[in-house]
Amino acid sequence: MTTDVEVLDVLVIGAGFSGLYQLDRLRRLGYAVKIYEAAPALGGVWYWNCYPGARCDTYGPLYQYSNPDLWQGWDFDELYPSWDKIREYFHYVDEKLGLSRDIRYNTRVSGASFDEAQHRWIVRTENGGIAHARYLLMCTGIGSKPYTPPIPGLESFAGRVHHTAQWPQEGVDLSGRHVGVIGTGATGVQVIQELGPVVASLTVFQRTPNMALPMRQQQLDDAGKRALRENMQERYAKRARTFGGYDFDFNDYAGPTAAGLTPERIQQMYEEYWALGGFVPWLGNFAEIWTDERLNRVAYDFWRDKVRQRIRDPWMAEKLAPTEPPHPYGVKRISLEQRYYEVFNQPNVTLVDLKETPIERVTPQGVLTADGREHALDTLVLATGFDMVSGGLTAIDLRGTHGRSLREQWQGGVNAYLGTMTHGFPNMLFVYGPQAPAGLSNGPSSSEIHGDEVIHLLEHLRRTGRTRVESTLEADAAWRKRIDDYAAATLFARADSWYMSANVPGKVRQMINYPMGIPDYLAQWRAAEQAGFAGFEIA
Ligand code: NA7
Repeated sequence: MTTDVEVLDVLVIGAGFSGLYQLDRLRRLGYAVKIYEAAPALGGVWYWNCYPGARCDTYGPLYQYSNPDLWQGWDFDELYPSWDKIREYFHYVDEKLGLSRDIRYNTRVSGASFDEAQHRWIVRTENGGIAHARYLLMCTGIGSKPYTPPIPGLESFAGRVHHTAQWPQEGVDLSGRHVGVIGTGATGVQVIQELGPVVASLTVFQRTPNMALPMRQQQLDDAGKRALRENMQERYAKRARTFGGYDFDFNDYAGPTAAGLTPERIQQMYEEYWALGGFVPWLGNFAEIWTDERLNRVAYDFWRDKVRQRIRDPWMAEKLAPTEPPHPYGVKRISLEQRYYEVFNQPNVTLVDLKETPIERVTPQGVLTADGREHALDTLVLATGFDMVSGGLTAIDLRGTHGRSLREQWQGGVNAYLGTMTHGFPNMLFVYGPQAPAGLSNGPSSSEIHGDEVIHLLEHLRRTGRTRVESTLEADAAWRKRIDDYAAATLFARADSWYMSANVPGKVRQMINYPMGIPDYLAQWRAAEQAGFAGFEIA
């Protein structure tokens, strides 16, 4: 039996925001392009993340594509949309653009190797398919490889265990059950505030408190939806001029610097930000909160005091919003919450501080902690996150020109010039991936902004009749150094965060996103381009 080989100009891996954007744009430009997607439907993380309370931390108008043919015909019904509405949005986009005809679903790429003679990638899928593609675009997202910590005894648990990123598609009815949640990251916060009111008992196993901010969710009526569409084109254009690809920036609210402002004035500003909610008290703060420890502490204390007002029990308040910050404010992913802190006032909710009483092991009946207490449970929810940013890439057996896998290449840490290519892997480009603004930016914005740069490079190759591009070793190393130096000079290095690749034991500790913001990132692309795409070897 022979296997049909699919021959393409571009193979995109992943049908989330970044992959779909590539498919639409490249197809219009006349490339033979397909997406291979492991899931049975489009949406990327929004296909997999269907746990109770899963929701986006960016408001709807900015959490979609900027193409007017799309946004003019779409409204979310809440300011911060839930996973099922985002799924509906993807189906709407699919219908409008006819994307699915060029997506192979249920097709997980298992490996690929570069054919130097032909300048193309030979790609294998788990179901036995083979594709030949000149360019391989890795649109695997930042959260495609769930992380389960090696907790002793986990397999012995007699109840059900669900990782939030592998939640059963048909849903799970947890009403009346005794549920434990491990993890209080962005996912943990959402699942905890959703489950607290419906389960019989909820035990939250917290290692590090989340400095969650008020979401200020709104249900939108027609007038509300109309209002959100005002100035959309301008707001989309502004994304490339702001740190995180939003329609607001550090200095918009706070002014360029805190220097010269009285403590009273700063408190007054912080009150205003708090009333606005969302990411404004974080990414609308003074940019100095990432470098100035004293100012960072002012921001932390403000947050702490606000949160504590909502928690009745003083012990609980100290655990959730400690007197002394567990790490500087805002250098670990901040989450948005709606009723998170109130959940801890409920009599059916218990908080376990894993710093004080670590998990010894999971037993058939529950979780045994170091104080000898067995927390009885019938369901365990793992909100323990992902092998963030690079994990989805190194999980694939990608072989470059030295025969080495990407996993081996990045054993000592990630090196990806312009967050887009790594030496030894010609014609393989990351979009919304490692050492790009990705994890420090709004996903749809980065998918377009970074995505446009990648397309620009492909167009340059096509125009000049070249068929091979590879980043140089020197460019990779310089890019990494630029990022590492910045992280070391800021407060980022002071938290064990996934930004610093510190959430998965054994990973090299390094800043894995481009932390200097989108405008600076684009300036690096422009500088490279003006120097004839410096840092790339083009053949
Ligand atoms: P995160 O943000 O990585 O959170 C994972 C949580 O799980 C976090 O609270 C961890 O505590 C906790 N964790 C991880 N390992 C353990 C062990 N071994 N024991 C106890 N607790 C543990 O993942 P999310 O899914 O919430 O969010 C990921 C991103 O997706 C998010 O930032 C958005 O950008 C979308 P820790 O803080 O490390 O002490």
